[in-house]
Amino acid sequence: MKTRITELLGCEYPLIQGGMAWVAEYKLASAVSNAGGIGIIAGGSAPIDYLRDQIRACKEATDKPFGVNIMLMSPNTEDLAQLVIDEKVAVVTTGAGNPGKYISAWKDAGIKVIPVIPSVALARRMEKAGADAVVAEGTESGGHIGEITTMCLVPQVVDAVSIPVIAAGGIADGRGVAASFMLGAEGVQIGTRFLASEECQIHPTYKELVVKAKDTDSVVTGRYTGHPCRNVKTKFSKMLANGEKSGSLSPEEFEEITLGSLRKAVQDGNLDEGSFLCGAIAGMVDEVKPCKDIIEEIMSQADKLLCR
Ligand code: TUI
Repeated sequence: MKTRITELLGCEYPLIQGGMAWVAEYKLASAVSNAGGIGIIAGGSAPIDYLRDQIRACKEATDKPFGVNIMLMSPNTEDLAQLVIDEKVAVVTTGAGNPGKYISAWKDAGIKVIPVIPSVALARRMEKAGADAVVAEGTESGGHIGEITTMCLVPQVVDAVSIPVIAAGGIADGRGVAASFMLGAEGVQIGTRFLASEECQIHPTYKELVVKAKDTDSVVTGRYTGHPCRNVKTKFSKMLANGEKSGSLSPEEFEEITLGSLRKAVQDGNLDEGSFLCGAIAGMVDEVKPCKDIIEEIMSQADKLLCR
């Protein structure tokens, strides 16, 4: 399956792994790259030394291209933006903001730049700023999300820009990949499916929540803070959703309670205080497998459907 994305990134499959904050470390990223996709290490709000070590460990674990996600709400974005240049990372994806001011420096360093965007307007701005491609991320995605569904967003972004578009949000099998291609995408970004991979280093409780989730088990919290996030329904996320709806929790209290909650989910499996981010497609994910099996299954199913 050759597209402008496989050509641009030099990978076998047009599939990139979501840059899931706190989740996506080098073992996951290198496994995805070794299986023919593009693995992504999450910068999140990590200390610079941690991310440097992660990048170097990934280079040891794969000779294939991989990337780093820069989360633009991170307080140390400037340092992380320079680190990917110093470490000669092949690909940068960005999230949770407009990466415009970093793009020319990344391009000058030979980095392929792929911003994640939730709207047509931002896709257009990214193309003008020199991005190589965009990830059009629908509201079905896990974590910090926009408002528009993948089905509506992808074709509108495809019509609006000339650079290749990667679809994200609600894709976890070959049907999702084939559908994305029908919408005009030339690649997919997949996050939630990789939460239930053997190489993903999250707490076993997190994997179990994803595997056991059914179609109605994700909930969006925090719309009133300006940073809506999709999570697995747990006692904690339901309490947040209720507090938001009833007004019993102010936006400031919400921010305070959720500070550090991603780490509590990923590292401790803490059901009382952790935010277990996941996409709306978690209901379809029901088995933990190696990344290689996940990718080969998805791509061969997509291939069959697209050849039909
Ligand atoms: O970034 C993500 N997903 C994330 S980031 C994250 S860590 C976090 N934790 C708490 C609050 C917020 C973030 C967890 N999940 N996906 C990509 C994405 N980017 N979704 C939405 C956007 C986005 C939103 C606004 C991109 C650009 C944007 O631009 C606004 C502007 O400045 O024009």
